[in-house]
Amino acid sequence: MGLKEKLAQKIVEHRPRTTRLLKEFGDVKLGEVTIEQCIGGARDVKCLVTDISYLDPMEGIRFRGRTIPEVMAALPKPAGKDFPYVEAFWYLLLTGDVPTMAETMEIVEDFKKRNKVPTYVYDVIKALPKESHPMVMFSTAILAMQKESKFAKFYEEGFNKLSAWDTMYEDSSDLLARLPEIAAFIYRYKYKGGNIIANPNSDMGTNFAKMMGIDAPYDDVARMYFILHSDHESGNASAHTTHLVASTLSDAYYSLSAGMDALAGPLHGLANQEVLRWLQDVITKLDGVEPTEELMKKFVLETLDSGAVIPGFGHAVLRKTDPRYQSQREFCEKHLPNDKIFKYVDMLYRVVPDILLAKGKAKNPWPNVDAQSGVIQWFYGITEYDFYTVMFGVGRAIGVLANITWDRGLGYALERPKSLTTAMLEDVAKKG
Ligand code: FAM
Repeated sequence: MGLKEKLAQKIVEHRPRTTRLLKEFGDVKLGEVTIEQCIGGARDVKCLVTDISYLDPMEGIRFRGRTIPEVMAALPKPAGKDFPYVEAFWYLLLTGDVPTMAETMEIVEDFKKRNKVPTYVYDVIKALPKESHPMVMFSTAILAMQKESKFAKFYEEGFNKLSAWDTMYEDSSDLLARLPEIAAFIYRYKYKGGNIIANPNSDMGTNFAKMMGIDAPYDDVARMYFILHSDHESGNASAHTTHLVASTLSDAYYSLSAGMDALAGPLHGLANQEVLRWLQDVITKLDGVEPTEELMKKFVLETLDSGAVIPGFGHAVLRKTDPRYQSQREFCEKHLPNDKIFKYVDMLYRVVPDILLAKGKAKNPWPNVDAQSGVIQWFYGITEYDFYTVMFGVGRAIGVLANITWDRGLGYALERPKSLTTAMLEDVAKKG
């Protein structure tokens, strides 16, 4: 059975669970909302549902019930490679099942048929000012392709709630197959004098590495990076934005483009570029001097005293070191143990948590995914750190597109939380 047939079966099997929860248990309470949560960004308010991934504050992410090491071990890998096919991971997120090698290769072949990027997309990117941030180019390119949407056509021709997931799946697959080429195009166009490398039409990791112009093991780096950045349950800003926009019955192009705009914020995905920018600033200031822990502490304190955050540390949900950080750290220990920037990153791990703890503000002083990702990209030659969030975006697309496909499969409603006025909050506060 192919991926789409399997997905159809899974959606049909799942629907009665959602219907039953709504019909029989709709008024069961999941919690209460405090004024702090209402003003403070809805932290921990339980009002979203997804089965694609779950983020435990102490354990970290599980994709379809599996930890990162379990996912990496279970999925089929290209011969001689350390990391699984991204296409196999897409299958896992959509169905909850580990695909066989044959099932994986079916998706690799399917993506080859879908990965032709319309030429007008490149014209649109070129029409933007060249100094535009690569995330502007990425988000614009995705939005520009909206006219390709099969879901939008399906809506125009007569929408049916039960089959709406089908064209959402089609759009999501088309998008996912094309994103590596769009991302690599932006990189080569913006930083490599427009010297574009043709798509070799292999698997996603190989395609991306080749089109970026970087040799092995960068194909494996790409696989690892895309999988690690894919999904972090539904409340994070890029996943939530994508879901919110899709809940209006906007198609995957509108929804993903919006999600990418959320990812471009420095408190979210852009933090990975900020980590490298911060480190480069430190390296320049050190002017060749070996950093000591004392010197590093001084830079951290200077940043905090200026009112800025330390990028790559802290998290809205996690309360321990991010396992996505750990996985990338293990990669660094294996492939770039003596790299200068890796040593700096390691030193930050030793000094920042204590400082944040002593300041007493951050609820989580530990590093997140972004503290460790840029150093790997830099090592493989991508020193243009404002590009890093685009690669995060290719990875994040896997998770959010799987989610909005399921949103349509389960007929999730238009999202519309309630707002109150400040006077209303004051009134509630007075009544205690
Ligand atoms: N450096 C300095 N201060 C920090 C901090 C950090 N790394 N992390 C949290 N704080 C401060 C935070 O600014 C807040 O201060 P105010 O009360 O003055 O506003 C206070 O500690 C309480 O914040 P919190 O409840 O611990 O965190 P939030 O849930 O509000 O925010 C983050 C979570 C991620 C936005 C925050 O930790 C942060 O700004 N980190 C640095 C940026 C970053 O690395 N973002 C990437 C997050 C990520 F994994 C991703 O999305 N890719």
